[in-house]
Amino acid sequence: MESIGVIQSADLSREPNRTMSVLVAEDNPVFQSMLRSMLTKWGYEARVLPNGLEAWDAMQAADAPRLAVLDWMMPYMDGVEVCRRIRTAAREPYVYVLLLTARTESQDLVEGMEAGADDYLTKPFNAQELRVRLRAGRRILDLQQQLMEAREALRVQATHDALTGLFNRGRVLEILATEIARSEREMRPLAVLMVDLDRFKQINDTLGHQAGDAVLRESARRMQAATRQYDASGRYGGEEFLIVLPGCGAREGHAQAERIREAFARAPFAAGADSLAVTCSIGVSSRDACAAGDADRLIREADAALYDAKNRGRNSVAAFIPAEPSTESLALTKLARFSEA
Ligand code: GH3
Ligand code: MG
Ligand code: MG
Ligand code: MG
Repeated sequence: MESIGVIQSADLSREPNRTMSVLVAEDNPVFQSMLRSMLTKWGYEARVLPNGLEAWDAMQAADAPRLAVLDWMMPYMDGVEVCRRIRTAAREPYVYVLLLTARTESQDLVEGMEAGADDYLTKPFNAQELRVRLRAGRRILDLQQQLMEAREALRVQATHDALTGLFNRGRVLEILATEIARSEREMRPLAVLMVDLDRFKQINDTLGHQAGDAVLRESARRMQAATRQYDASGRYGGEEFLIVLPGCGAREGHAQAERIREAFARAPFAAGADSLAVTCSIGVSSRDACAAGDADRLIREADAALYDAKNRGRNSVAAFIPAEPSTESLALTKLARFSEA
């Protein structure tokens, strides 16, 4: 698997070269200045604080150091407690904790390690020993960074379409389900667009599959440029795209579809040295703020509307027209929804 390849390719012998900041919590002024000068000499940026409470506060910042050297015995909050809090918060990225202790009894050591310390040094310690232990901690942090990046790459891969960079079918359907639930809760409308490129097969047949792929990528770019940040666009199938428009009713959904259609028709697409006209047809469906409408139904209705748009000669937008509900049935639906809540 890719992620394992990434991890294995890490060069473990490499000397760290980026400046890494180290948080030092130490109440003894002699150790403070000693640690500061050693860390600086080794290329770290040292942030020295006089007690555990200030250290814990500093750990809350978004850019807090990921490497911490904590003295055990300190006023206000001891190093073990800081460590315990760091582990309880369990935030990412991981914080590597090296505990400094003047104690030597093994029971204390167990307590420190159980609080979540990664390593410890007994004072007085040898400078070279601290240096190599910090380097070991740094390797762990580098590995964890690579793991997080690999995991993020996998997440993107699992939820996005590789060709267009839009959400893939599975993810956009998940978003649709989430947005339907939200629109029910907040009593807001929701619109769905089914976008299908017109006569796309011809582009493949005359200019080749690669030109077809380029058209799909440019289509995605234009759709994204024409939608709002909180709208979700996904590749539903080959040259079909599903767009979820939270908060849009039938009218806004139609207007939004019209903007997308226009974004295609307005300017030709580049195809190598040539340019070609590409259009799309769009079917619109929507659920009212208080009417029911599940994902399957919204997609079915958008599909039916898309079929109408194609029949109108393509490069057009059509909305699904629901059978007009009677005033009485609408009132009943509303009543049912209120009594549910
Ligand atoms: P219509 O206007 O009725 O929608 O006609 P159309 O040609 O767009 O529709 P049709 O369903 O006949 O053809 C869709 C084509 O899309 C067929 C398929 O080869 C092509 N296609 C699907 N996925 C990809 C892809 O990833 N890359 C490329 N280049 N072509 C694709
Ligand atoms: Mg102390
Ligand atoms: Mg199609
Ligand atoms: Mg098509």
